[in-house]
Amino acid sequence: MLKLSLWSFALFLGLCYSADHDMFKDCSRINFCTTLRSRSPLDKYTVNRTGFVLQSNGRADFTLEPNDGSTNLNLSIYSLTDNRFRIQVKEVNSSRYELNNVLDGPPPIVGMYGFVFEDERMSIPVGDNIITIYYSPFKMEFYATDVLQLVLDGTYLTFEDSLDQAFAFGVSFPQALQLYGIHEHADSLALQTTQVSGTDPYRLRNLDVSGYELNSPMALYGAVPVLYGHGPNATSGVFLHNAAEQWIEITNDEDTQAYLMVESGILDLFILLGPTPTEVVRQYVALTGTAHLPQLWTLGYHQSRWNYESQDDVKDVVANFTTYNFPLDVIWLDIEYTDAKKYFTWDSNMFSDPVEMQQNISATNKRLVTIIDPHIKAETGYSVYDGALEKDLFVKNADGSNFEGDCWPGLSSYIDFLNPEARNYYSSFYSYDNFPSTTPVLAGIWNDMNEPSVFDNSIEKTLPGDTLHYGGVVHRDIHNIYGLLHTMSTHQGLMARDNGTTRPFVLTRSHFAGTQRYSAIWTGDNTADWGYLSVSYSQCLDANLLGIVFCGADIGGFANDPDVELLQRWYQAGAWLPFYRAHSTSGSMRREPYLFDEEVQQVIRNALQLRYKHLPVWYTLFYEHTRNKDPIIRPLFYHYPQDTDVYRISDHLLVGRDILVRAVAEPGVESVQVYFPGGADEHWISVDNAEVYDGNGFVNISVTIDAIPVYYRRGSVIVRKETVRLSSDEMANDGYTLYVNLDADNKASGTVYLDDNTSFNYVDSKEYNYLRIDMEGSDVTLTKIDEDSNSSNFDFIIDQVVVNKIIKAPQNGKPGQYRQQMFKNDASRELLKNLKFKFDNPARIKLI
Ligand code: MIG
Repeated sequence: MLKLSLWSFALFLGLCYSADHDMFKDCSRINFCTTLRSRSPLDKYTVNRTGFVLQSNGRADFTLEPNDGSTNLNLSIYSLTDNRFRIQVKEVNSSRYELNNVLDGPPPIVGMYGFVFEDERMSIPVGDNIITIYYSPFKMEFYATDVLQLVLDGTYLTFEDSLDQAFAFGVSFPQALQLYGIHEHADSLALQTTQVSGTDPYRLRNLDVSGYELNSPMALYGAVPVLYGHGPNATSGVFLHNAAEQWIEITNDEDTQAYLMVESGILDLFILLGPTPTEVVRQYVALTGTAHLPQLWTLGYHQSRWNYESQDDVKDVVANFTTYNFPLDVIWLDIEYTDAKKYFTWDSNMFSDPVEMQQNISATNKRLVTIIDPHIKAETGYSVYDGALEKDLFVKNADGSNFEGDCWPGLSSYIDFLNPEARNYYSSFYSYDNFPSTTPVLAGIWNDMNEPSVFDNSIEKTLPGDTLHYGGVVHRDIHNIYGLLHTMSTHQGLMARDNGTTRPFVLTRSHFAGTQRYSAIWTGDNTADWGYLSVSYSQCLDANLLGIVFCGADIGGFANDPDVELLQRWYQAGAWLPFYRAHSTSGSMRREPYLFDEEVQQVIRNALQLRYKHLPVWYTLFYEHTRNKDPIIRPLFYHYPQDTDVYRISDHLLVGRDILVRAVAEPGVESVQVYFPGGADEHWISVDNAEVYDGNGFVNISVTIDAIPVYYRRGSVIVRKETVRLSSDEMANDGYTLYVNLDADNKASGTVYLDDNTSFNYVDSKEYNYLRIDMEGSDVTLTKIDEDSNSSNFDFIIDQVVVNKIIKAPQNGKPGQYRQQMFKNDASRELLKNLKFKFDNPARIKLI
């Protein structure tokens, strides 16, 4: 506590209240938002037919002529693979900024042929899709197999010379009942209609909003400008490739539409025609890329706090996890480990021997992650500062001087990560030589404060819009990618540090579309309150639909102190989000799990152990994400798109397709409503008792503090490890247990992925084993999914097969029953003795 600066004291006070509406502006205080929001639809643009040019096979250009004397616009249409189009609109001779660094390579273009010109309109057929362009008023319609999926209505389009560079446009989704997307907000997964009762539009501007409030369209730390419109017949989407501030008005129901108001940059819109949730997500993720596989340990449990005060404190916490038998993979250090908040240094009083500390951590097979922020203390003699000054790598004021603002270290400058040279420079500090006293035990990096945060309330706590980046780019044009660029540099640094042999782990607060290529995210400074537990599911489901799959929230809540019930529920629910880390603010009570009564400890231990038992599921899903672009966790509508009753459910999630989880985010309850999806033929098998439910909707399920409702889908094979040890490393060589959930035909199937858990050999030399597991009758068959993968190092050792078979069908909301039979691979059971497959493809075993 002694070490807390005045700033953190002020911040701590701030956290006791809700988000500061004086500091963070609403639409009415932003000129372009107020002006554009009050525009009534205009008949403004006419397509100049004679200006039509087919630039190349995959691009058609038009001119849009406004009737208000403002500048003519250029409209380019690209047709892309996989039911996608790209529309770009800007003034003829535009000097607007055009975004880089976000897309994962150039989007693949396909040819456009056979234009059909009529009096009022023209059409472009591409595969099963048709674009129809109406000349006056301008309007574009997108059809997929004759169904109208998406409309760009020109009456909402406006570029006005008087608004500087701000513009607006509208998109409607005729097949949709509900809109999703535009991460990041502390709100329900299903976006709310915004025009009603004085609500603001949703805002996308990356900001350091401490003490953020719930059910709010206010901006948070990240921005992913992707919208999906979903209905029972079709799903489609748009991605606005633009990193400036945006405000988005939402209407659901009969006329589902979004109206986007953007501060600057060009209108660069990707159109995704689905037509299913799976396809629309894949169409989007293909544009910004997938995450690479994380190292296995990153999927274990992480213990963090602001702050572990000293190396002795760190060692003590690690030792207690062992003493009290809690699994733990990682301990985290927040800003206080540094010397005066000069990143890449150590406080030599409290951390006098960081190398010895790292050895101590690794002696029990655990790892360390430390924080590195992007602001640089403006102090001569601090090498990171001196070098950046000399090489001219800081963000500048409009007058060309270096910007300086207050942050944790006091007066600071901000690395200009838009500059590739600055990214190289900063990345070099992660090397073992430049970051003193670091070893491979420092296995990952936490990038915070990268919106970026500047302690000045008059500028919404971030860089002013007119500050300057590399190439004269004004900050407002790239504001929302500052954090993305920061993590790009960190990722590059970790890659270089370990000579490309190890998959980097980075956690970031600020993020944008494409962040998944470099980093995991967490949901920032939440509060120890039930609503924040609940909203963590919405936030991470949303991120998952938008490609940023590695997402979690501070377990227990960052600000304030959770009561033990909330803490236990949070450990239980958080075990089913991809990133699983407990963290708490300075000044809060210590809450490491071993500090509680034995009963509470046991509940938390069970939650942690359930997580570790499912590590093979998580790892396999991450692999499948790299392969198929699919989310790791999924809202119910993703797999049950026609069931309109699930569209607004966000306290349930599916882990992959086969595990259904219902968070308990209500205090003091003895039962909760669980929605079982899929209709009468889908069945859900409880992991805690012998009950089975069919997919006929809500059922009231009794709960105790011991567990939250979790179910396996009938027909699935869930691959687990039954023996939980003290870290994922210690479980690496253990065999597997198959949970086989037989369907009506006595069949079940699943997948499992194995590799070295750490390197890029799975990409570079295809060293992995990816298997399909099929059970039929009493036969288990294992088939290699990739014939050409090099699997010889990765034997799939089965210790045990647990077969769940339904013996009584559920009826009228009353649960059915299943019977569990275990087949152990031990000396007493001849047929499962020494089951170790050498992968003759396929391998077979018989259970009797
Ligand atoms: O403004 O590094 O969200 O997780 O503990 C506070 C101190 C700065 C904000 C992060 C939080 C972290 C804290 N940081």
